[in-house]
Amino acid sequence: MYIYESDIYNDEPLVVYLENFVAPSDCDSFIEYAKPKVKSSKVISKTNGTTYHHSARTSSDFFMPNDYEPNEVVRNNVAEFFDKDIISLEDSMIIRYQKGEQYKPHVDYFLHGVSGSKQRVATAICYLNDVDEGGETVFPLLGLSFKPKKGSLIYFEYNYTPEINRLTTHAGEPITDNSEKWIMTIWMRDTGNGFKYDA
Ligand SMILES: O=C(O)CCC(=O)C(=O)O
Repeated sequence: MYIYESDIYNDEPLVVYLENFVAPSDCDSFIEYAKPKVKSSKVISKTNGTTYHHSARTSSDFFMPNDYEPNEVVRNNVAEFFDKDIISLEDSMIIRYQKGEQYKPHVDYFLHGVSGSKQRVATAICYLNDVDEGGETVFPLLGLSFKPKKGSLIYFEYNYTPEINRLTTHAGEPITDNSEKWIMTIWMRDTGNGFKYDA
């Protein structure tokens, strides 16, 4: 079994950073697979679950098939390491940011009711490449900032009180040079079925 080095950056809400979670060759494979397929990102309504384009999120994305082998490996490792039922993981979303693109501060859980099945309780973000300038994932209310590093992962939970959950407000900062930022995000539900957004 692979033993990961993990660092806890915050206890409540839990924010964890792990290096070398995704093999470098798998990071490259994810990017190559998704590159011709990404489409302009949408946001999901926190009130009724519909998806739509919004200036707060200017990336492009693509949902990876669950049976793609590197994806299976990452998903199984996330489930095992963070003690989740694999069925609670939403489909893995590959996200590409180009110069100036970003995801402004937001929370990942649903504020009024839930979309699909159950409430979201946790997020894992895998960095698939290094970024020279910009592109940090920041948690302004916790004073945390993570620079994208190929193969590393951040994980955070928001299954606390509303006041604590709000502290997981986070953002993907704009890329400020000509490089791209590629990540893979997996949101997790409290239990129940896997979940897929409409395209
Ligand atoms: O791009 C980032 O660093 C953050 C991505 C994000 O907020 C998300 O996928 O929910």
